[in-house]
Amino acid sequence: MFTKALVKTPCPSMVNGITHAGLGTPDFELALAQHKAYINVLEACGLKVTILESDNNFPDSTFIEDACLVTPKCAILTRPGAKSRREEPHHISKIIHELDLPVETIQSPGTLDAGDIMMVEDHYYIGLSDRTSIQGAQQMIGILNKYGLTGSTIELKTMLHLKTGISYLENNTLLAFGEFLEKEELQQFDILEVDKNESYAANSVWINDTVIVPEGFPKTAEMIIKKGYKIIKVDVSESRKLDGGLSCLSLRF
Ligand code: CIR
Repeated sequence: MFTKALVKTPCPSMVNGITHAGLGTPDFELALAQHKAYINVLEACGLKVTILESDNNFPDSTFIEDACLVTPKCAILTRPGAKSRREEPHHISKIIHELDLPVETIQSPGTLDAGDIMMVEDHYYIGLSDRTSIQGAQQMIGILNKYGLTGSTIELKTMLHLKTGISYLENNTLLAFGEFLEKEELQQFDILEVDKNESYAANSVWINDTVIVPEGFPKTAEMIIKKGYKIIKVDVSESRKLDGGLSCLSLRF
């Protein structure tokens, strides 16, 4: 069960965020409204949400998941792969140090975006992507081992982050799309295959027995309901324009 979440308010400069989505420029006011609705959903799932102020120097900083991994044993500030995002962890470091957990940091030359990390109980799958290097992943596994946790890597071919294409819904159940459907290291899971026209919904979030699903992907929503989960839909169209999924808008722990 998760009890807390950290989120970071979108900033006006988000219109200059990194994107390959080709869906146009995000509408800042709408993004703010959607962010508020997202927070309400986290609260409805029982989380106490701490809202960090926006930081206009970092257009992508609302995607706070990439800047830190919070585990039950420790928190790890990352070293994001994109240069424009590299200092984001530094700017959330104060609140991370207040969490009452040991804090570790990924060091240069390793890079790692925590959107590339999927937690399955005590094991952490780490995607090797354009953002997360093997050095970053190895450092992360070393840190996890130090705290009695384990990690392993998965190579990515086409996706931005590991969790762009998979989400763990607990109960040995994985929501997956594209290149992840065939990965040998994931075959022990009960895989729910996301329709090719709904790939964005492969990034959904399990929180305390509810699955938060992005608005506008009815087949995926129906599939998750059929599997016995309660779902809540939330519209994050403006994050999507910056390649951001539901999970990257919060740290949950
Ligand atoms: C980026 O390219 O870094 C941002 N525009 C989107 C980051 C999304 N984060 C995530 O999927 N974990």
